[in-house]
Order: sequence, then C-alpha cells, then structure tokens
Amino acid sequence: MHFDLTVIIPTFNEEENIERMIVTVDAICKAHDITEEILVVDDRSNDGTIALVKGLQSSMSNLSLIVRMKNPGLSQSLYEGMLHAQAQLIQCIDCDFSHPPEKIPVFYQYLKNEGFDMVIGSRYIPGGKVIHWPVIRKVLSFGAALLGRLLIPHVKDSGSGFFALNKNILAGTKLTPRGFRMGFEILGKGKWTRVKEIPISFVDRERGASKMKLSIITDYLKQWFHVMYFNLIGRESDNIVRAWRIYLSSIFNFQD
Ligand SMILES: Nc1nc2c(ncn2[C@@H]2O[C@H](COP(=O)(O)OP(=O)(O)OP(=O)(O)O)[C@@H](O)[C@H]2O)c(=O)[nH]1
Ligand SMILES: [Mg+2]
Repeated sequence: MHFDLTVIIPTFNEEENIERMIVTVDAICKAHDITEEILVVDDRSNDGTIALVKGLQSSMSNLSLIVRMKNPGLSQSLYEGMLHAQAQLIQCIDCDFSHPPEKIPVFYQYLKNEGFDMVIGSRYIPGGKVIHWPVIRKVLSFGAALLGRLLIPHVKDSGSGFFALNKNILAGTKLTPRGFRMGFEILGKGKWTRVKEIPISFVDRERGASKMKLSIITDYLKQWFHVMYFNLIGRESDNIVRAWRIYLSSIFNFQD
C-alpha cells in the first residue's frame, strides 16, 4: 500500500492517551486527503497501551506497532520508527496531546508542496507558546533551546519533539540517538538544505504520567558535545557552519 505520510507515535505507558491520539490523527489525515501510516513505537509499556493498539489494529489496516526489546528511549524509538516508516515523509508527535495533532496537515504541506527537508513545530518563534508548564520546565526547556542555537542558530526550537522530515535527509547519516531531542541530532548531522519552523502551542499533558527525568538533561548535554565534535573536530558534517551562514545572512541580508 502507498502511504503519503508515516506518523510515528512513541509510547511508554500511555494507556490514557493512545486510543484517542490514534483516532484523532487518523481523522485529521483523512479530512485532509493524506493517506497515512500510523506507527506506534513502544518500549514495552507495562500498562494497557500495547493491548489497546492491537485492539485498534483489527479495524485499521494503516496502524502498525513496534514493541522494542532493548536500548529503551524516546529518540531511539523515533529512530527505529524512521527506519521502518513506509512513507517517504515522516511526522513525529508525542502521545500526550502536548503537540496539537491538527497541525499535522501544515507540516505535510511544507514538506510535500514546498519541498522543505524538515519542518519543526516551534514554541520559540512569534505565535508559539508553552501553556500550563511549571516555571522550572519552561526555564529548562528554553535554556536547552538557547544551547541548541549556539550550534544551529537559525532554528529557534531545535529540541522540539513535534517535527516532520523527508527521509532523504537521513540517507548515509550516522545517528546515535539518545535522550529526548532527536530533532537536534538530525539538524546537527542530517543532509538538510531547507528547514522551516512553524509556531505551535505546546500544552502540558492532562492525562498519564511524565517520563521526564534528570538523565534526559545529561543525555542532551552529551548529544550537544557529540554534535559539536562531529561537525567541528571530526569534520564529518558542515551543518553548524551552514546553519551559521544562513543565520548571519538573514541578519545582515547577504546572499548565502
Ligand atoms: N518508546 C518510548 N517512548 C517514550 C519513552 N519516554 C517517553 N516516551 C514517549 O515520548 C513522548 C514524550 O514523553 P513525555 O513523558 O510526554 O515527555 P515530556 O513531554 O518531556 O514530559 P511531560 O509532558 O511532562 O510528560 C510520549 O509520547 C511518551 O509516551 C521511551 O523511553 N520510549
Ligand atoms: Mg509530554
């Protein structure tokens, strides 16, 4: 079967959200004539998540499930989903409704009709918002975004988990996914030319428990140094230099 888009939903213990998320994504795609594969990538949830997905599979031929057995983690799951995605265009979205699924057609349109390589749902451009997050989460998230801008300055929210891409940009790219900021590693190493940020309102989860923990911060720091080393010392990519050229050309108005 041909799919226009693969929507990857990473899950760990999301029984309170998963069914509604799958049904919502499916309805939105259908309403916009997007033939989508929904790919749930689960790290052996010990609640009802897996059973709920299997239940829906009997009536949805476009719903796939991967249950991972080793090396658990959000970025690792997204990467595995990307390797198995049947469509050329891929959308990543959290399961807890922090990312507004109704924006999926906007991401798709930028990839499909405008030829962008990667589209990022940004909390930190005009029109973007973070709603109902405790101050500490806001500070940590914005601090991480600023750190990301030191390497990829033209992207304001490189760590957003709500992003879409054309699989082409992963070809021949060595990824070592860890932590929660998969998009940042792809920006640091992927073969993109054109990246678009669109504003999103990120809303704190209403149901289910957070999987955020301290090691997510150290994972990001390791990833940040790794991307810097990969580009500036190992010279395996010139993405940081390219990102700075794009950023400076937008400020000083020169032709890159
Ligand atoms: N497969 C997989 N999915 C995960 C893992 N950790 C988190 N997720 C999923 O990744 C998405 C984001 O996780 P969240 O717990 O919402 O993380 P967060 O948004 O930073 O924190 P909260 O919104 O406060 O919960 C959700 O869909 C989770 O179910 C993991 O280790 N493996
Ligand atoms: Mg969340």
